[in-house]
Amino acid sequence: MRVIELHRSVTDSNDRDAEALRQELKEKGVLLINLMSAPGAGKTTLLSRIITDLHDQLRIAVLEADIEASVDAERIEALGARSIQVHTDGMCHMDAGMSRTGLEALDLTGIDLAFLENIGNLICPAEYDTGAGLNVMISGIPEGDDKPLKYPLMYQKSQALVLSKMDALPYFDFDLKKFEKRVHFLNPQIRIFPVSAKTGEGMEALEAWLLSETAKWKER
Ligand SMILES: Nc1nc2c(ncn2[C@@H]2O[C@H](COP(=O)(O)OP(=O)(O)OP(=O)(O)O)[C@@H](O)[C@H]2O)c(=O)[nH]1
Ligand SMILES: [Mg+2]
Repeated sequence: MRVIELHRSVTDSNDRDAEALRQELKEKGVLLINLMSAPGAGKTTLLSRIITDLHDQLRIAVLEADIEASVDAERIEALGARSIQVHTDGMCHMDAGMSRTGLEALDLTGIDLAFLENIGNLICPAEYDTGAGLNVMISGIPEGDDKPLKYPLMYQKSQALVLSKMDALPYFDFDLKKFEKRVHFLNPQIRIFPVSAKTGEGMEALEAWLLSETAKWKER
């Protein structure tokens, strides 16, 4: 398992760097999705399921960002997908320069869809443009239906929201209607995909959307 140690980007013009990276990825026909959530919301589990389900249709690679350890990249590599682990020198987010360095080490040759599994954190990752074509966030049933009220920015910055661990719904006081209303108040356009990566519930709709977004990205 290759591990890359990253440091804060030397440039302070993150938005410009992010736009340049996005354009380069568009020319290469690679859709980069920045996957964000609180720690343990189910990012790696969801990615594992997507890689397994779509392996005949899309060539997927994953850039795993963490402060320490390489367990997530090992989980992805065990599925036969291309993956690399980056360490962020203690930082709680990825920026555009860091994702560029990570993607260069990952090697996107022949890849259709790349995921950046951002650091588990509901705050900092939402503040930095990583150069991704789409931002997708995960909110898990056990986290509670009030999270959009407390951490609004990530909900506002994301094009899609995966409501994960739907199999746990009977065990938690989670009001689906209230949650959706709170999310749509912050971001009327956001797509919401209720899923369980454990049982497979809802995965088909999410995967159909991923296939369609990847195809659209290549056409543009
Ligand atoms: N019941 C249930 N548990 C799940 C589901 N998805 C993930 N989990 C569990 O949630 C825990 C965290 O899952 P991960 O996929 O490691 O979460 P993560 O967001 O990648 O975590 P970090 O990378 O540490 O931020 C694990 O114990 C998973 O088995 C699900 O759909 N249902
Ligand atoms: Mg993970």
